[in-house]
Amino acid sequence: MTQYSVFDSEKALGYVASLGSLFNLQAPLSCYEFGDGNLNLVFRISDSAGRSIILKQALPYARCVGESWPLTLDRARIEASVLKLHGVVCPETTVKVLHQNDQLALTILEDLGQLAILRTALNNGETYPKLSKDIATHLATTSFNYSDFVLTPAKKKSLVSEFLNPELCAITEELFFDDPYHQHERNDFPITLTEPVSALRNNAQLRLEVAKLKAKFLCSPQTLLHGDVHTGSIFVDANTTKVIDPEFGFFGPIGFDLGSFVGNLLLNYCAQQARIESLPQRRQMQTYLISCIAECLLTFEQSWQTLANTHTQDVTLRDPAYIDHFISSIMQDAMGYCGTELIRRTIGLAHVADIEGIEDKTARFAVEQHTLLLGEQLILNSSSCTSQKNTMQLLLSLLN
Ligand code: SR1
Ligand code: MG
Repeated sequence: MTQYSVFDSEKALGYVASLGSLFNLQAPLSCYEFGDGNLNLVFRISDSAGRSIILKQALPYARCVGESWPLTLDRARIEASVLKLHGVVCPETTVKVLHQNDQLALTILEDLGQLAILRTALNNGETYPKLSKDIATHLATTSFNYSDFVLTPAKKKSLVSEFLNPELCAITEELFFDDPYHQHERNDFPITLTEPVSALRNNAQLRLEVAKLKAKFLCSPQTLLHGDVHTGSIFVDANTTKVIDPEFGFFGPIGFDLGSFVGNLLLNYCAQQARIESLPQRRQMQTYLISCIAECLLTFEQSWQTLANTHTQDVTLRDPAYIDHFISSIMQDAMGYCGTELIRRTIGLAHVADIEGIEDKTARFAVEQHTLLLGEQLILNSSSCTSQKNTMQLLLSLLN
């Protein structure tokens, strides 16, 4: 058994070389580390012909905080295993796993360096015609195929236990549902937001709704989630969409991934108010983002309907009225989780470049007020989001 040690470029190169000609790379190889995420090391290993692979290694702590926040290495196994299972049903939109070593907490992945990270691209005002349909289809297909509609109860229970992921779930439980609504040293917001934050915390109805969302997150193993579908977990170009990084994967409520994705589009929508100076260009970008959300929710709803009507294995769950009820509840959950994503990205530990990159403090404050208000209203009104149509009605009323 190989003993875990933290890699540097030299060790990463040595490891890849030790695997022989597995990856179609020709020596001499070069390597550099370029991870800028919150948790892991990420190396790119290339040959002189321009072929390359990615080696990702989990550190025994959260990179963005340091060694004071120890974190399980088992997240590397979770991530590679979720990618493999999601890749079975969505090969086109899931990054390919080329090699997995759980002892060393590392995964070798296809290099997607020819694509753009969606968050960076949206911040640059780029638009992608296939994005919303691709993500909606990916989320509907993965969530349906690893749900009780398809898996036998025995298979489902065995997968649930394989993907318990308690430490990474605890991060989400605390960062999404606890910290923003309480005083906590991990929270991070400017003094100018003190009043709106106090108002959020003093809103009893909001606290009740957040508690319901947390309880559902804790005790609803509906499907094998990605667990962290933000726009930094998606690579894109005009023809391709690839989902990466499911280390927060576990069996949880289906609406969580959908809500996280929509939440990140809304964070970008709000940030564009300060990012794009020209009014027509800003309107164009914001209209694109709204149409993405509308198309994503519609495609998700329709895909789930079709999959459930035609492929449900469970004899009782295949009842058409139950299918309708279930899809409605996913949409409601999604908009609640979407609201929690907006709030925690504004005042919690982990912020987004969309807002962080706004240099003008006054403009940024206006954006942050907007994301907080939007998040709050989505959480409070998520029960009205029983369908794509009702959800878009609510969203448009909040954005206008
Ligand atoms: C300590 S981890 C902070 C955040 O980064 C990840 O991408 C997740 O979104 C997590 O909440
Ligand atoms: Mg990540």
